[in-house]
Amino acid sequence: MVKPSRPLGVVLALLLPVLLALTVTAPARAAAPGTAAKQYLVSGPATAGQRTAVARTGAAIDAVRPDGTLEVSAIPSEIAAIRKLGHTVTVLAAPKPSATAAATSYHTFAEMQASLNATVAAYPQIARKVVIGQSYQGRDIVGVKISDNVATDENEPEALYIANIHARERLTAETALDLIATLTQGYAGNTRIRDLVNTREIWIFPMVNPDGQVYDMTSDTQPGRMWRKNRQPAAVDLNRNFPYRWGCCGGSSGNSGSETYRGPSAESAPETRVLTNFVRSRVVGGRQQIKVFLDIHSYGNLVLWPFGYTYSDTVPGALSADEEATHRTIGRQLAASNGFTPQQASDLYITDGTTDDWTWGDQRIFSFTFELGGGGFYPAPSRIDALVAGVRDSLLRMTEYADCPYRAIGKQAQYCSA
Ligand code: 0X9
Ligand code: CA
Ligand code: CA
Ligand code: ZN
Repeated sequence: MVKPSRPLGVVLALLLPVLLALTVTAPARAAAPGTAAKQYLVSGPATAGQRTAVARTGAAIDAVRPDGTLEVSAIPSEIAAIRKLGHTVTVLAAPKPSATAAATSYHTFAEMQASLNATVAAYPQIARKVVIGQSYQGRDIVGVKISDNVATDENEPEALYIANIHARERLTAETALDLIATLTQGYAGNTRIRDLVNTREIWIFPMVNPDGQVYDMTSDTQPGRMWRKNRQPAAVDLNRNFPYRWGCCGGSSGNSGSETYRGPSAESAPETRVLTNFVRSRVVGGRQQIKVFLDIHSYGNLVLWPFGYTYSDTVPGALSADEEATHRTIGRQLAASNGFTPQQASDLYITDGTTDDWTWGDQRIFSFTFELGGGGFYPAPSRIDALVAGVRDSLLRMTEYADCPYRAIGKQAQYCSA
């Protein structure tokens, strides 16, 4: 009988941590050597026009710092173009793996599904699970409907919330799950919530880019994955793929390597199509039932409204003065509640093919985008509760406006009396 020799055991014991460390720190598989997007700081741009010029290179502007410095995700060709504009560019350190570790309180895709299943089991009268389609890799795009008599499509104004369309924006899914918990757990004891649930039909989809989310989170042990897009072979920025003025205005990229790649055609991405078809399916008797829409992103502490494709505040036939004033007034009230900065989306920089330009431009749903706080895509898990609590009231406020958004400007009699 051969006993393992002590020296071999010692060698293995010494080597094991080294081997594990090598495995864990192996570099992420890049699309092609030297072409992967990284995060950079860009100083120089000070106006929306100058930020748009940066965005036109295809770089994703992740945040605007208080001093005006941009945090961008970009590929080398875009960085070269940004330098050509005369700006100063420095590389940002990738978030440490520990800062993104999955063994935290951020929900995995499976945990999110389990949470929805538990909610609908616990509150079957007011919460129903809805699967509206599948992602490119076949994962369910899943959410909940919350309302009284939830199994019945009642004649009640509807509100729609989506989150995590950008894979790495993890706080957004937590925010959507928190809204689901607030509405279901608060129903019995909180009259504001009971009234809302009884008089609205509220749709909440916490992870509308599940393939990207799983990819981003599976790679937690590898620094700097920072995934944004979906997982088609030529990965698409879903928030540039919506079919309203798609690719019109330099607010997206035609380069499939870019973080803002708009795809080969409008709604080419399966995830986009699942969302647009769901929204279209809410047209009942010729009327869009969804009255308010929120797309939750991170980070930047912003409340945004359409349009993003043009600097114009109003557009003949597409955004009237009253419609603009309604967006602006509600947007400012939401911002007053959560402490964010309210502005038209294009005040930040021009984008085209975004969710909210389509939900307003094509469907006439009053539409908003939040950029949550946190200062990065992966706030420390210990901060999740406070960050999520900070927007709770603003989310309820938006749902309250579903009865008649024009109420915000005192014109409910003119627009909502029928
Ligand atoms: O660029 C985006 O898609 C959003 N920023 S993020 O850092 N989350 O990627 C902002 C979009 C703003 N424009 C519109 N909502 N129209
Ligand atoms: Ca109902
Ligand atoms: Ca209905
Ligand atoms: Zn985003």
